Parts: sequence; structure tokens; C-alpha cells
Amino acid sequence: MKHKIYLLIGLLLSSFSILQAEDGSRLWLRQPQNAHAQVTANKQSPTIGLATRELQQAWQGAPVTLELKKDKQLDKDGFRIRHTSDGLTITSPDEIGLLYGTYHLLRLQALQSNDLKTDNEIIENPAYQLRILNHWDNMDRTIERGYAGKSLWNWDELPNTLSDRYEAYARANASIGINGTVLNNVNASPQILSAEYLQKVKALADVFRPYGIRVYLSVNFASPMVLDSLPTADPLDKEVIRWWKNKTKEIYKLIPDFGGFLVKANSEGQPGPCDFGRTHAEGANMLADALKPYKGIVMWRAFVYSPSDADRAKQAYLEFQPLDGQFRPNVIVQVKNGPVDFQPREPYSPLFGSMKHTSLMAEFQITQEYLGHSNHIAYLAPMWEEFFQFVPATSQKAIAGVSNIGTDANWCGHPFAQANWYAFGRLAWNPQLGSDEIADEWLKQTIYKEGVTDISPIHTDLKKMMLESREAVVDYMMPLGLHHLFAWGHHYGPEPWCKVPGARPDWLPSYYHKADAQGIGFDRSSTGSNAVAQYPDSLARLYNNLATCPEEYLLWFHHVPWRHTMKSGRTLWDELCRHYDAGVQQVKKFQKTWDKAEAFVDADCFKDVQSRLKIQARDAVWWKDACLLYFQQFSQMPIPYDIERPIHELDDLEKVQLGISNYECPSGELLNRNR
Ligand code: BDP
Repeated sequence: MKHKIYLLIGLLLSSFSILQAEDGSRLWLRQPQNAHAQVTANKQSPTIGLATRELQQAWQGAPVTLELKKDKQLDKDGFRIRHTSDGLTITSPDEIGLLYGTYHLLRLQALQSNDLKTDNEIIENPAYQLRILNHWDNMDRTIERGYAGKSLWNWDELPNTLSDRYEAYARANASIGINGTVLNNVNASPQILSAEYLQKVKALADVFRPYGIRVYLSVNFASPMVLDSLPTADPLDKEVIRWWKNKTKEIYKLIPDFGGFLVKANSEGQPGPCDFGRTHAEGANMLADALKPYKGIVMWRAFVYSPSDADRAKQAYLEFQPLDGQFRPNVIVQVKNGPVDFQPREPYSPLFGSMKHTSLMAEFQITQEYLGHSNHIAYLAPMWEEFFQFVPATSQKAIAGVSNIGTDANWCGHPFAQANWYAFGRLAWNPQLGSDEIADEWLKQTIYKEGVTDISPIHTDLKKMMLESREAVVDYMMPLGLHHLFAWGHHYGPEPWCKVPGARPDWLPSYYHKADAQGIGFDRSSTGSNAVAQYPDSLARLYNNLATCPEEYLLWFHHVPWRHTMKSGRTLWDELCRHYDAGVQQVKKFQKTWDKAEAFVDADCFKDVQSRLKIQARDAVWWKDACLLYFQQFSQMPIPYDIERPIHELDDLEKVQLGISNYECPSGELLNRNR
């Protein structure tokens, strides 16, 4: 009898854990934890202990040996997995490499990969040494451009209370090779450097350390003035230099492996060295000197643009390129992937390749500020892959992604948004991995419910949906090189007409689309702002010529007549209409694909994605109608008769007001979701 009760309790508990387990909180780490693998290691340490435990609990195969050993073919984080007479051996020169090797092995197991079956050795080294998440988390736990709940960091409770989520966060990151985290927003509060907060930061760093995650902080350049009332923050001032040296010392005393500082200076109202007549290099170098004794680094952002006459797309280059060669070796200039601002599609930033004597790193945005927040499916690996075609990983040692993580049970809001966190980590490790392969990995590890053995009826379609999703967003929001048509402030819906009295012109969509009776697009050719000249000659020529400019960048580089003949033989106007409509039709197709997935995924996840796709489908129509009806006032041309007609009045769309925490979508419905 007693046994039966235990059995019943056991069953209840296990079914409860299955129920619990399918809320997305386990991310891509859902392997059963009931294995009893035999694991030995030639050294003990907290990190090797983690690797051992992961394998013991989840590895279903032969005994594993963890071998810490120098190996000419392996970088610090690299690893080798080889078959031996008594099982498998994972080798790495560093204990963190053993943990990465462990997660790699477990991933191959989850994917039932053939790599495991062969006797081949696996050798992996990361492409980038520093693979960093940037959190835009504020001290009050709001997240700038965050759509998945509050900040994970509970500053009020730290350092005494440590949420379980901190370790889960570190583990998830380590499992995909991420090895750094900038805890706070680039629009940084000086308070983060106060003695009180540094204790809290230390507590997080202690949790993350065994997982190989180093902590970095965004710093406010005026911190010495705000925290200690210094009269200036001039980087050449002796007191200021001393202040930063002391502050850095204080940090390293608490956190000996602290990574360094991330700085947004003289950008969008943030203080910086230019306030004191100094250059970005002088500002960055002062901090770099303070960090150097501890091997810390400065990541100095090149996201700068001022309300000047110069085309905004040219400004980062104009300001930073002349400083090439002036930065200390431990400064890395952090450049957004495109020259404007994380748009659904941008050409790459011409700063890459033009600063031969400066370390640069790319900044991607994982959070979908400009791609439908956590309401839209937009798998971003194809966008990053596009970037790597122009900017190979070999040219840099670091890469950053602006995180999309928050307190939501599934971490990222939209269940598919997790795939972007995953893809960022995997690409930072190996940019050669295709979007397809990464989508395949993520889907198989994450999305199918337990007990589903045959995914073949749906897997290819789901993968296709992911792979096509970013292009669909481009199509229904901003095709053919259009950019920044977003509504003021929240960057969610369309507002190509937006006028705000007294606003900076470069904060208004008309600055970017320049629609008029003749045509549409920003002339950045040699007859216009000449931004093309910032690119290497061959590309500059390609982009400069209307006839050769790739159509996906056409309206980025050219102001094009409405009746211009496109490659398809259609007019620009017709082509534009077709792109918008294609985007809408794609989302409707995604809805059909997803509905077919019902039997294969958890019921709540199914409903969640289904309802977000409804929002996305409505939003896509809203975008299409808003942009086409607005631009039609200039083109004066009919929307091709074979495509779906608008269902909105332009007047009504112009009245849509989007609030911060909820918004009324054009159907009149009040949506309130992760805004
Ligand atoms: C823009 C965001 C803004 C950020 C800024 C930045 O709208 O919230 O502060 O970038 O990267 O995309 O500094």
C-alpha cells in the first residue's frame, strides 16, 4: 500500500514537472536529467564540477573523461572531443573549455547528431574571444526596449537574496558559449558605480563566474561629478583620472575578473569627453589606462549622431574614422551592424574595414525594438548572416548583442524570440553556422513537446517559417531599402507621416523616406549625401549606380522615381506594393503553418504563438495600409488591382495613438502585451 502511495506521488510529481517544464523556462536545455553517466576529471574546480554534474545527469552514452591539458590546436575556450578505448574524452586547455565541450556533447545528443556516431574527432574554437550580452536594464528594473517583463536583476534584494534565475541565466549563456554580460543600460545611471551597488554587482559576478561569464558595467561618463561632486569629468583632469583609477581599483577588489566598461558617450544626450573639448579617443583612453593593470577593457560605442546637416548615416564614420590609431590597445570601438540604428534591414556600417589600427566589435540587437517587439516572429540569424558576408569574424575579437531577456517565464516574451538569444550565442561562437542549421538546432531542442517522436510532418515547415520571418517583416514594414518609418518613441507601428513640432529632423520618418511627387528614398549617391563614398571602392561603385544597386538597398541609397523600371520589369510603385502585400501574405501563411503544429507542441505555447501571430497578421496589414496609402498621396498611382485592397482609411490610421503599456491597434482592439 505504502509503495502504491509513493508511486502515485511520484507519478503526480513527474507529471507536474512535465507540466511545469513546458512553459519555456528550460529554454533549449530540456534534456532529461535522470542519466547516471560515469564522469572522471583530471582536476577539480567549480567549473569542472558543473561540467561533471551536467554530464552525470544528462549524458546517456559511454563514460566521459574531462581532461584539462594544453593543446596546440585549441584556444583557451576551445575543446576537443574524441573517442577512446574506454569512452569519450573532452580536452581543453582551460576549465571553461571543458564546460563548453560538455554542452556541445549534450547538444549533439539532443539532436541525435551523426557527429557523435562517427569516430571523428570534434575540434571547436570560438571565432570571437569575447561574446557578450548587453542588457539595457535600468536600476528600477525597467528595460529600455525590453519586451519580456522586468529586468532579471533584483537590485533591491541583492546582494543578500539570489534568485534561482541568476544561475539559470549563466547556465543558459554558457551552454551557447556566451562569456560576458554588461548588466546595465548604456544610458547608464552613475549609481551603478556606488559602493552599495558594487556589492550587488559582486554577488551576481560570483554566481556567474563558474559558468565563465564575466561581468561588465555600462558607465556614465559624468560619474565622478554625480557621485563625488567633482567639478568636471574632463578626461585629462588629474582629479578625474584619479577618481576613475580609484573606482576601478575598488571594483577589482570585489570582482577580480571584472571585464571592463561599456560607454555611450556624447550620444543622445549622454555626457562624454566632447563636453570638455576632448575627443572620444581621449575619453576612452583615460578609462582604458585605469583598467589596464587589471587587464580590463573599454567598449566605447560609436553610436553617435548630432542634429547637424550631415546625413545621419554618415556621422559615426565622420566622427570615428579620423581617430583611427589613437585608441589604446584595450579599447574596442563598438559599432552597430548598420550605419543608422538596428533597422529591419540596413547595409553594413562602413566603419568596419575602415579603421585598420583600431579594434572594432559589432553590436547586434537581439531584442526586437524595430522588428515587432515580442509580438512578431522575426528570426534574426539571417540578418546577422547577411552582416558576416560583409564583415568577416576574422577581423575582430569581440561581438555584442543587446539582450531580449526579462522575467517572463519563457525569458523572452515570444516563444520564438528565444531562438534569437540562442542564435546570437551560436553565431558568436561560429559565424559559419547557417541560419538554417541554427533554426534546426533550436527547434529540435526547444519547441516540440515531450513524447513527440516523429516531427517530420511539421519540422520543415516550422523551420521555413523561421527562416522567412525576418524577410517578411522587412516586406510589410520597410522593403526595398526604406528605413525608420516608425512611430515616434516606441518604434512599434508605422508613422511615415509623423510630424512633431520642434523635433529634430533626423528623428522623423520623412527625413529617411523623402517621399515627394517625383519619387521616394534617400539619395546617398554621389549626387546626394555621398554616403556611398564611405564604402570600399567596389561597393561604393555598386551602390552609387541606380542600375547596379541591389534592390534591397535601393531606397537606402537613391531617391527613385515612382515609375522607375525595376528588375522585374514593374514600376517602383508596383514593386513596393507587391513587397508590402507579400509580407502580409507571408504572415498569413505562418498562421497556417503554426496551426498545423498544434499536435506537436505544448498547448499553452501553441495558443500563445497563435495569438501573437494574429496580432502580427493585423499589424502587417496595418503597416501595409499605412505606408501604401500614405505614399500613394505622392505616387498618385493605383495599387495593382490583383493584390489585396487596403482595409483602413489613412485618416483613421493617422489617429492611432500608441501608449507605453498598451495600445489600440487599428481594429479598435486594446492590446496590452509586453510593451
Ligand atoms: C536606439 C534606441 C535607444 C538606445 C539607443 C542606443 O531607440 O533606446 O538608447 O539606440 O543604442 O536604438 O544607444
